[in-house]
Amino acid sequence: MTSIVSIDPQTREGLRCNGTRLWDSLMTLARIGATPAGGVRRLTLTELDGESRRLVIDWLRDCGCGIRIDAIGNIHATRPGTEDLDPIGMGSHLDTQPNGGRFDGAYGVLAGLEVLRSLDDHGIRTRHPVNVTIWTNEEGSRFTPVMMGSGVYAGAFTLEHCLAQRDREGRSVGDALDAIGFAGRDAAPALAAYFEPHIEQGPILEAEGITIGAVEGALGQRWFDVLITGQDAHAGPTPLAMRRDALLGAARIIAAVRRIAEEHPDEARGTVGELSVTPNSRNVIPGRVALTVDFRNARDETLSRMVDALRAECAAIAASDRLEIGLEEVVYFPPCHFDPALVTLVEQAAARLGHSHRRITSGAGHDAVYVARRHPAAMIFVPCEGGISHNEIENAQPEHLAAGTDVLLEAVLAFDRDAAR
Ligand code: HGY
Ligand code: MN
Ligand code: MN
Repeated sequence: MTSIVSIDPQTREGLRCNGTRLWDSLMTLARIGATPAGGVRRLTLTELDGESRRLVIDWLRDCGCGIRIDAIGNIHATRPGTEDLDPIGMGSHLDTQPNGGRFDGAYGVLAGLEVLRSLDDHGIRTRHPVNVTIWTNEEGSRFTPVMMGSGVYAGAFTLEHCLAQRDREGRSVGDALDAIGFAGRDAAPALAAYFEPHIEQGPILEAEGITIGAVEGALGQRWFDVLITGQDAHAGPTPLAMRRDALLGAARIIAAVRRIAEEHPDEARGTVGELSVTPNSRNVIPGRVALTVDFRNARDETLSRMVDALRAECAAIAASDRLEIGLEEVVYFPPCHFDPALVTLVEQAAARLGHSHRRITSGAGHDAVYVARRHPAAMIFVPCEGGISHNEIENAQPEHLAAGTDVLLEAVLAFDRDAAR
């Protein structure tokens, strides 16, 4: 182990991460759950998730980190500091979408790891301990709610509620955690601050030729499970006027979700991502359809108006098509604003390193959204190719990933030097 020195402001100048090592670690991790099309399928709390967790824990232990695992499976790795202060946090998630990419989540975790490795390279011991956290079930694809681990950490959900959530096969979060050996008992640490690097997952930075996004906040989200019940009937003898066609009702709801987003201001988004039809037979009028609605907006009151409009549309479709339509809200968090001082710290770090930067709002939810309810938090965005994510073709440039990691390193060191003096 090289001799450890406390930070001298001068040694910080020219401090850079090892971009090649970062890229190699990302590509090694991406092999766990790799898909033939070049993406990653590593659903939360599957054996593949467990395998990725164990790999990254080994890498974190190599940096001298102590490892704690809390009751929802969040992994907290702590590199000791020279003073008894709350850790400075970094991190993100390792779980992916079913047709996910190599960078969503993984970049934030491995950028934090690269910061620890770079501190080791330069023999630097920070005043604060420095943490890397791997949050459980950020994606919300296999289990709802989305951002589950960070939500429990922030008190947005109870542990009991989350452990009881079930996937489509009826498997509970609690059983899945046990199965991969990550049902922990450790207390989750408080943090002095939290920085989460992430690819933007949208087109703005790339389109403007900007390297760093200092993220001011994230859109609010409201998710619904919708069940439409009509009546199975024969596709031939059943006259049109007699039909109670749940799939026709669903089609009208899907069109309404898009129209409501188009008709509302404040960066409105509306998506139906899941649809299941029963009995799903070509010559049976479907009597039962389940679908999901994902609404987002920059203003909470506009988000509420969008939901009101959806409820009104569903009531009108139920009446006109003689259907029963039930809406169950499964996720709600209002628009979030990150800590202004940390956002400025990120901007200043980008400027000191000579990177183009701009302030930006996240269309995606992230663990930092819930962490921000407990501690000062901010995010660092880097561009992704074509603004595409949640897709196997997701891609990012090594130099952008390294730049975001250098900004993370610079921001952590600046916070460590200036905070709690
Ligand atoms: O849905 C989101 O915004 C994130 O990918 N969980
Ligand atoms: Mn993510
Ligand atoms: Mn995602």
